[in-house]
Amino acid sequence: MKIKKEELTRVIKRVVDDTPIVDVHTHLFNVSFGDLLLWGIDELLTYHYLVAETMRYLTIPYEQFWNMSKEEQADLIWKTLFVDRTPISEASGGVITVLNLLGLDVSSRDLQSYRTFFRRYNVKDYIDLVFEKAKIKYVIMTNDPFVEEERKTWINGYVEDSRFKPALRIDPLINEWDKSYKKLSEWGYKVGRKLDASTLSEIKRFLSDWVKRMKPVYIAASLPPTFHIPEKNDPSTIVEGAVIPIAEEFNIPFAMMIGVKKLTNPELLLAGDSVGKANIETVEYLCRTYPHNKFFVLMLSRENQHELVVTARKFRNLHIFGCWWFLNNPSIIDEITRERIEMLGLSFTPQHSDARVLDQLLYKWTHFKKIMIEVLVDKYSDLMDDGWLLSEEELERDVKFLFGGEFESFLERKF
Ligand code: RAT
Ligand code: ZN
Repeated sequence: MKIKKEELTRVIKRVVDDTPIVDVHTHLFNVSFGDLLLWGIDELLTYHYLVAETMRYLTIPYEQFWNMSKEEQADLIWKTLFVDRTPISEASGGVITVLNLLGLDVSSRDLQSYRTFFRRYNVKDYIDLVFEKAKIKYVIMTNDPFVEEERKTWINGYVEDSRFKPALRIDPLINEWDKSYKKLSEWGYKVGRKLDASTLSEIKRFLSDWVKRMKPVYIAASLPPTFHIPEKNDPSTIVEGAVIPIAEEFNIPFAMMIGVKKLTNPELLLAGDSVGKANIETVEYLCRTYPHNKFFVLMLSRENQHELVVTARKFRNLHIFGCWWFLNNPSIIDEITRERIEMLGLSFTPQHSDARVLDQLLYKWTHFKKIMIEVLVDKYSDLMDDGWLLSEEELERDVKFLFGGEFESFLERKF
């Protein structure tokens, strides 16, 4: 049945609301990782995006804040952003969206009552509730073998849950070889500080062992704005000499998350990272030089977005995704999503949640869908004005592509 123009907004809203989501990048974990899976009101409030926002209004030494217990930090953030002021920023408004979707009375502003609500749940039931409410098919985790707590679970205790799929994250391997070679050596790989042929072959063995252990959907790294390939330095040598060959061998993408300036303000810890414009030529070079590899890329700087879309038009082994971190704000999502649809049609993945706290799946996807609906209404209306007829099935098909279908075809895998 063809959709009538006057019904378009309602039908698009229904389809976007009902289509199951593949969340291609999160920091969530399944229950076998124990406390690494964060959830509940105190975790929501101490999200590093909100720590950064709170600190702007306070004069206490940073150290004093870090020495507080989690609950004390949450109390202070609640008072600063939600009681003394109105939570109109994207991240603080997100907490309100979560509470509202959980059926809590947001007008009460009673933090203790929210804590009581969360205490009633056990983690397993809460995961079921959030996945069901947010209509998530599966999320992709961020799995770092250099984090001791995680490593232990992978080696001894990992239990699969098909709603949480692994991604092998290797930032220290690429960005800090001067330190990480010691770790690899401790773990039994015969590597040295110098990246000669035998060390590169041992790095490949390390990667291959972890790919076999984790069965990751992709291998990923967050990279600085200065990341440049080809170059005579450690990151470039490791990427070309070890990561790319292993990614090709196992036919999994290499995900490059480019543009993070680590610890611009070290006192803010995790909240202290910033953004810088990166070099698009590196992405072009890799896609051109390694046509049998798949590259899954996002860039953090708004200034890189247009050229990244253009690059994706040029290389079918490049899949771009998400509105990352400082781009995950309605005004910028609207702009980037339109830019991408206008140049790539449906051949990209418009969003990921980057959720660090399970509950954030609720707000991050609700906020994104609102914009996605507006963009799609505009695009389909323009076509209808030219006489194009659209059925509900066609619309459902298109939204499925955007919410994970196109990503799975890029992977050449169905889950
Ligand atoms: O968005 C975030 O939470 C950042 O802190 C980072 O985790 C970033 O998304 C990353 O994966 O490095
Ligand atoms: Zn992330």
